[in-house]
This record gives sequence, structure tokens and C-alpha cells, in this order.
Amino acid sequence: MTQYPSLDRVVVLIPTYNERDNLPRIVERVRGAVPQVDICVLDDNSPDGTGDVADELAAADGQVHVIHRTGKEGLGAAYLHGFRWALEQGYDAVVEMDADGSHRPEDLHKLLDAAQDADVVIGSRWVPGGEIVNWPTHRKVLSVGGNLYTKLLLGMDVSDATAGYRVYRADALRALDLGSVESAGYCFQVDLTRRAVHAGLTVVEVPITFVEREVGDSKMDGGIVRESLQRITVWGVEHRAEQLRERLGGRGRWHRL
Ligand SMILES: Nc1nc2c(ncn2[C@@H]2O[C@H](COP(=O)(O)OP(=O)(O)OP(=O)(O)O)[C@@H](O)[C@H]2O)c(=O)[nH]1
Ligand SMILES: [Mg+2]
Repeated sequence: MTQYPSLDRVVVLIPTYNERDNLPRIVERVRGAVPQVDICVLDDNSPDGTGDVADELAAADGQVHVIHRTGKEGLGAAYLHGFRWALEQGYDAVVEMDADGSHRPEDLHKLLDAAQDADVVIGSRWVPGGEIVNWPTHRKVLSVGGNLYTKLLLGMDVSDATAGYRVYRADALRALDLGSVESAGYCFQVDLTRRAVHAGLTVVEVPITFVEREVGDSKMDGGIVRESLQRITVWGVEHRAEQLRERLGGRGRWHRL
């Protein structure tokens, strides 16, 4: 079994776009649940002033940091920025967490425990013990459908590849060739999952209770769903073509084609 280095320095990355009411609550909950971890808010110049709220929180607490980005570029771009920063700062692992309370900070210790023996930990809604609170049927259908489509096309043994509550060890991030990631929206999560599986990393899923946001507006829209569908389809075709090449190559036929 791989011996993993201990996780001494961990940072929770929280991307925000118009989350001024949610941010103070989530920061307080993270600091209360796992006081040793740092927090870095990744704000895309939110028009509602979330960036100013983040600055106030950072001024009051040395473990809270803020990255101010110039404009709304999507969840994926914000996380890539946060990953680069965390690696430069020498953190041992990063956590991805939404600002809206859907990812309960009280579950974080479970994810960090699992990360003692894994490269990537996914807080999963779709493994036994996983739960969703207050989601309308159409969101459940979208999540189940998206995961089924992803599993069928990419053939990964991951039940919740679209999940956004995660831990990545720093070494795992370095193995993912982040410079070539183009996914902007939520398919970023599927993209990184497939990269991790492809790189032979240990990806484990831990059941979580996902709670629908109570405050603020969702940023999910048709463009995000379309990007996911398009990219996952392309990755799926590439994956199946590669499998076919390997099979044919294995039987010595590929070279004769
Ligand atoms: N920095 C940044 N954060 C974003 C962007 N889009 C979404 N977010 C944040 O990413 C997290 C997830 O977005 P949500 O709007 O909650 O998306 P969702 O969870 O699919 O939608 P709901 O279930 O309706 O809440 C939240 O913390 C958002 O503020 C973006 O373009 N830039
Ligand atoms: Mg949300």
C-alpha cells in the first residue's frame, strides 16, 4: 500500500459569485468544524460585494485568505487559480467546497480522514449512506442522468463524478497536467476525475449529506449543462477509441490496419 505523507497544511478553497450572505456563515462553520485548516475565497469580482465581505473576514482571521479575480470565468477557472496558489504556498492538500452550505463543513473531517490513504477524495451523494436534502426532482434527475452518462461513456468506477466537495493531495494536483484543463463550468469536476483515474491515482468516495442552498441564487444554467454534455461526449468517444486501439494493438492487428 502507498505510504502517503501526513496532511499538515490543508486549505479549503471556496469559489464565490454573489454569495455575500452565505460567505460569513460558511467560513464560520469551517473554522468551527476543523480549526486547523486555512480557507481561501476565490471571488470573481461579484457585483454584490462578496469580495469586500471576504476582505473583512480575512482581516479578522489570519487563516482566511482571498483571491480577487477580475470577472466571472466559471468555477473551473477559479479553482485552477486556487490550485496554483495553494501549490505555491506549499499546502499538502486542497479542499473544494461550495459557498452555499451544500457541502457541510461538519463532514470535512470524514473527507480528510479518507485522504490519509488516498490521492483524491470525493464527497459523494450516490454511494450508500449518501443523502440529498431539499433537492427538487429535476435536479436529482440531472445529477443521476449526468453521472449515468459519464459512467457509460468514460467507464469510470465513480458514482458521483460531478460532485464538487473534494480533497486533492498536492502531489495529485501535480499529476493532473492542470495547464491543459479547458473546462470552465461544472464539468471541470468530471474532467479532473477522469484525469485522476487516467493517471492511476487512488480516488475514493465518502458518503455525504448534500443540502440544497437556502440563501442566494444558483449559478447553474443551460450553458453549463451544454458544456458538460459536449465535453463528456468528446472525452467518451476519445476514451472508447483508445480502448479499441489498445484491444486491436493487443492482438497485433492495429499495426496491420
Ligand atoms: N469564482 C466563481 N465562483 C462560482 C462561479 N460559478 C459558481 N461559483 C460558485 O461555485 C459554487 C457552486 O455554485 P452554485 O450556484 O451553488 O451551483 P450549484 O450548487 O450547482 O447550484 P444550486 O444547487 O442551485 O446551488 C458556489 O459557491 C458559487 O458561488 C464562477 O463563475 N466563479
Ligand atoms: Mg449550490
